[in-house]
Amino acid sequence: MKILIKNGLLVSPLGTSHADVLVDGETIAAIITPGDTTLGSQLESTVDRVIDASGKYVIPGGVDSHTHMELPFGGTFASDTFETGTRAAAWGGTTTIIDFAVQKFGERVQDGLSSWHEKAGGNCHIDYGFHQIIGGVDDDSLKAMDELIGEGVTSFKLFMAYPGVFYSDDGQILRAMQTAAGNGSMIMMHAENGIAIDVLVSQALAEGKTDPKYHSLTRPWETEAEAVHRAIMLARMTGAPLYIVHMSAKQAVNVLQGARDQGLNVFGETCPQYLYLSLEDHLSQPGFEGAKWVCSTPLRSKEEGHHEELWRYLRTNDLSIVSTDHCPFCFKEQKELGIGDFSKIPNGIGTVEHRMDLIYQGVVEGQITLERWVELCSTTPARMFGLYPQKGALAPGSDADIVIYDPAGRTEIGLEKTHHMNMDHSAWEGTVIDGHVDTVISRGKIVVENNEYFGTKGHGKYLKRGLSQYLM
Ligand code: DUC
Ligand code: ZN
Ligand code: ZN
Repeated sequence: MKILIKNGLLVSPLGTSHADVLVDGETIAAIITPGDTTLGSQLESTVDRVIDASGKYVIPGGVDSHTHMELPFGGTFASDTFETGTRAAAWGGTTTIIDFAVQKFGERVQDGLSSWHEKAGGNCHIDYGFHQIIGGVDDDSLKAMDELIGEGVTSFKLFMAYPGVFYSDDGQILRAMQTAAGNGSMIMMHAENGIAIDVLVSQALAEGKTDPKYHSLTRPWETEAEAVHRAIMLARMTGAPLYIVHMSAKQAVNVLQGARDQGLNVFGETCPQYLYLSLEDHLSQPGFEGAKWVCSTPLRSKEEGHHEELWRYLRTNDLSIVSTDHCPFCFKEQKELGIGDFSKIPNGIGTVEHRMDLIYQGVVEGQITLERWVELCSTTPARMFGLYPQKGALAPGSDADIVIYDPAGRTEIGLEKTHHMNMDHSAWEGTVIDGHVDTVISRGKIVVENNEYFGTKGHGKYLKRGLSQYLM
């Protein structure tokens, strides 16, 4: 199938330009600038479809480098399967996800990865890759890190939180970082001091503080900033590159900024929930409602000014990526596991469908430029995780993953369950965005057009990733 996208404004991290895009099969065949007649003046009559993108932006499809489909957590599983989650992602203009395969404690890393391939294979609507969670650092799992690179898994996540579940101690982290420094892979870190948090949680519960808001109050910013500092020091000792996931506290990003200013290979991401939602307005809602917003790192106090500072750090590139940490749980029977004990509420918010819209709202509000929107949501995640220029670019030879975005449109999120994620509620209920995902193309196939869905399960392919392009 040949598609010609005409008259749109192409947006890349480097700027905007009026040009047409020719898609041939699964890839972009040409970017045609005004006046360029190399492909002949009759081009339109030789293609199968012409899409008029007048007045709209044409951008590379979104790359969400942090999702958790079907994650086992807190005695249940994240409620989106690879099928429902990737379909919802496509609806929202995300055409690639990188999900986290899990090595459970006591399991071989390779077996954890195989089970993720089984869950995702044949079920995805868009292309997907994997990071690997190392749930038990030992000689075997360190050896597996070397092996996985050949399978396209080039980043490994460790947890400084969740003792007894995913937690690694400093010695284990050091060893994994030494391995990463040796094989060129990236260490991704959930940076929160889980040992201190567990003490604060026990003390709060003993005092009868059981409501959802105590989830945030027992994870103060110091637990994040301290862990970020420690992770950076361990990375520095070993020479390993480090990527800190889901940063929410301005003080923690300040620590990261200091390390970046010294030239260390350390990177940070944040997520839409930390840019818009708060302890006061969401997590503290009456009764058990606040459970909808329990995630880790936690939502923080809006009075402390984290939102504004995180937007600023996105502008200065101290935060390089916006991912979602998509980890949805239904309210009924899943979030409800924590009634009477906030520590039993499964941690996670579902946003995979809304990231492109929510961060575009930052363009509307003057927080970031159009170019930065594309950089944060598509190009940098592709580069960071070894997918560029196959993904994250509008260029000849790149996969034809393309979003046509309508700045004159409007997106109402969550009303009457209009989203497509497998959740019985939305953390974003009532949010209105001045923009709309108009058309979505995944590897040359139109999957969303005129608010209709044409994607299919099984279209999405596994992406063998290369090493991070920020380390070369
Ligand atoms: N944080 C979440 O909110 N959910 C899953 C795991 C995590 O680290
Ligand atoms: Zn995490
Ligand atoms: Zn996560």
